[in-house]
Formats: sequence, structure tokens, C-alpha cells
Amino acid sequence: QQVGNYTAESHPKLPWQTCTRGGSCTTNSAGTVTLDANWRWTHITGNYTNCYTGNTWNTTVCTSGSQCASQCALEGANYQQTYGITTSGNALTLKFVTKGENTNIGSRVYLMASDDKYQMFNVLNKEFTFDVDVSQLPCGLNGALYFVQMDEDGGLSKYSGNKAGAKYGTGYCDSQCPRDIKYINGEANSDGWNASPNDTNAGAGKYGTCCGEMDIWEANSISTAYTPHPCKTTNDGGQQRCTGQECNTPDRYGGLCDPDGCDFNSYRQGDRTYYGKGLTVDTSKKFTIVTQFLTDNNSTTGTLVEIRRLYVQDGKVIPNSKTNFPGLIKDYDSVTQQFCDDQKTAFGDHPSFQNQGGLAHMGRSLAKGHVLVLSIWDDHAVNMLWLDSTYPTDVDPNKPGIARGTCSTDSGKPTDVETNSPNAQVIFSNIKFGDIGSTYSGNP
Ligand code: IDC
Repeated sequence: QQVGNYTAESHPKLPWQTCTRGGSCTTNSAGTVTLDANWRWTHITGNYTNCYTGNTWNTTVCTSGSQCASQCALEGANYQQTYGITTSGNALTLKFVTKGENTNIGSRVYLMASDDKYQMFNVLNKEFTFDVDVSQLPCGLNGALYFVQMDEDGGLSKYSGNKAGAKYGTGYCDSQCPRDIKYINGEANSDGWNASPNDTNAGAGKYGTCCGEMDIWEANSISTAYTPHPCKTTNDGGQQRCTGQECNTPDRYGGLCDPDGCDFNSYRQGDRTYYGKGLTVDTSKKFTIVTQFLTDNNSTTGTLVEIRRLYVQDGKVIPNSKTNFPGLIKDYDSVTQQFCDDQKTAFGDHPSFQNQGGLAHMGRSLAKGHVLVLSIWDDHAVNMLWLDSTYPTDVDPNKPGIARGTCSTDSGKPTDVETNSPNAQVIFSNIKFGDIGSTYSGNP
């Protein structure tokens, strides 16, 4: 994919901080974000003809994936007007529905270190902290902050067909091995593309793109989960193009990645008064989320053994909720391999997390360096019910592991949320990264 020159690409600034033990933090003022390539206008290089419109490719120019990539360009983005993406100080606001020339739904952005490189993080033996305002995120929406093992340059140096690189938000991959990605490995995903039956803006091609994923935060004002998803792709979870069964389909568990992950959702784990409006972590106002990645030898080169979570709100440190349902060997308040084994057995869930190498393999992936993703999305596959409702919807919600939040099983349909909650939004702010214990303070 080429670079278009109708709109200059200007990345919104998003400064963030690096902290060291002792509590001193320095600001990385070069931080910016870039919009994922899938949201961008792609047209024939040098004129205004679309290469892709709605949910279909221009079959005249896209006779093959490589032909298409050689003739089509990605454009610069008008962040605020077209996509509802704004930054102010250290805060990023992502709006759900933005009505411009077209109607934009959701967005996905990546933190950049420079104009053409993503910011790479190795979170092992470190702590990642940010503030969030989820008060305007109803059932069915997800304001997400997570890490994926994308290439630092978006694949520009590996794939000669990719001339746009990280600057234009190329190279996305995750543990669902998504097939709705328009350009993969320097080629358009136009071969075998099927327009989505229920999404006017999306479709699925012959290829998907897989990589290890660490979901630090998938949440709305009702429910939240944090979830490691390891992958047996090249380079311990590095970006790898997939076809057919490799892309976790038709057998969800027969692909290169763990699509379920080992999730810690406080409600699903049995504490129903912990997270939500007016609850212990009160989602009607801003709070801080701290996530710690502990290794067996307290170094960045150790084996990942535990992912801990705590919250800070109104100056008070709030310990994570504890698991509370029958059938567990003990109560847990963090993600460890034992927690994952124990909850998967107790809930009767598929052991795909274990089969893909478990927490230790997630750690190997994180050690290779990950890119930070911030997004707001609705769910055309399962209406976000896996996060905030009863899922599967036909199983007794009193059975442990089925209830994930208080949303109705009828909620979260994209057409409903897009119509009824166009003003939904998420605000992420005050990102800090550093030594364990260095990025937050508060009273017990
Ligand atoms: C979740 C994943 C999440 C993904 C979602 C939809 O954690 O990243 O976006 O699926 O594909 C299930 C569900 C499975 C859930 C998983 C955790 O079948 O969809 O994974 N889980 O809630 N049953 C038990 C656990």
C-alpha cells in the first residue's frame, strides 16, 4: 500500500511518563498516536477513485492483493472531524459515532515513539498505569487499552508492498487473527473478500493476521476484564499472516492463537459489587488502573509468573477483587498459571490458553516488545455479551462462569448502540510506565 498526499498525516500528541523506583517520573513529550490503516480512506494513487468503499474492494483495480497494494494509497486522517479522536494534555478521547461526510464508528489508535515508529514496550518486571473515564460507555461498548506484538515499523521493512508503515497505522494483528484487516504483509486482503452480512463497513478476506495479545483493559461502565492471549506464531507470538484453519476458524481453538485468553473479570469471578456505577470501583467517575507484570527472578528477562491489578480512586488504593465461587482450590486476586488452570476447570472452559503455552508463553511474547493500542468498539459477532452479560446466553447464569455483568442478553447489538448511544466515548489519560510501585500513590 502506497501513501496518499491529499491530506497530510499529523499525529495527535499524547505525552506519557516513564517512572523509576523512588517515585520520579519523566515526561515523554514526543508521544503521539496514529490511526489504524483500516479506518483510512484508500484510493488509487494520484486520483480520487476509491480502492475500497463501504465493505467491498474496487475489483477493477484490485485484481490481486499485490496488484491492489501497488496501485492503492492510504490517506492522512482528519482525526477530530472524521474520526472523533482528540487529545488534550495527557488525555485521549475516543468518540463512538462521528457524523461527517460519512458516519464513522469507533476507532483504534497506536502510541508512536516517532513519526514512523511505534512505541515498543517490554512490560516484564514493570508496571503500566493509566486513568480512564468509562462513565459514557454503556452495555455493548468496549473502551480497550491493550498490547499486541506488532512490528515496530508496521511491517514496512519486511514487506516491500507496504510503503505506508507505522506512520499510517499498518501492521495490526491480534489473537483473534482478524480477517477484516484490509492490508496484510504488504498486500491487499482483497482475494476472496466477503462483505460482512451485518456490518456496512467491514468484511473478511482470505487472510487473517495473528499475534500475541495482552489485554490490560477491556471495559465499559458495567464490566471489565484483563486477559493474556498467547499465540504460537513465529517469534513467540510475532505478527504472522494466516489462512484457513490457522486463523482460528472454523474451529475456534484450532488456530495459531488463543482467542479466549485467561480472563480476570471481577463479576465473572464472583464479586458482584466490586465494579460499576456507585460500587467499590465507581465507574461514574475517573479512576486509575495499575497492572504489574511479575517475573520469577524480578528481572525483565525472567519468566512471567503473575499479572497483578489494583485501582486508585479519590486518593484511595483499592486492592483487586477476589475470586468467589465454589470449585476453586483457593481464592485468587491476580492472573497466575494456577488461577488460569483452576478457573478453566471450574468453569468447564476450553483450555486453549494452556494449549497455546499459557502465561510463560505470553511472557516470551511480551519480552519481544509490544505496541500499545487504544480503541473503542462495538461487537458485530457477539454483542460484547462475553464481557458484560450472560454468555453463552442459553446457559443458567447461576452456573459459575456464565454471568459476566448485569447487561441484558438482548443488549449490545451494534444497530441499537449506534442509534441509541452515538455520544458514547472513552477518555484515557495520564499513562505511566516504570518500575513496580513507581507509577502510583494513594492511601490504603
Ligand atoms: C473472549 C475474548 C475476547 C474476545 C471475545 C469475542 O477474551 O478477547 O473479543 O471472546 O471473541 C468464553 C467465550 C469467549 C470469551 C472467553 C472469555 O466463548 O468468547 O473470550 N470465554 O470470556 N467462554 C468462556 C470464556
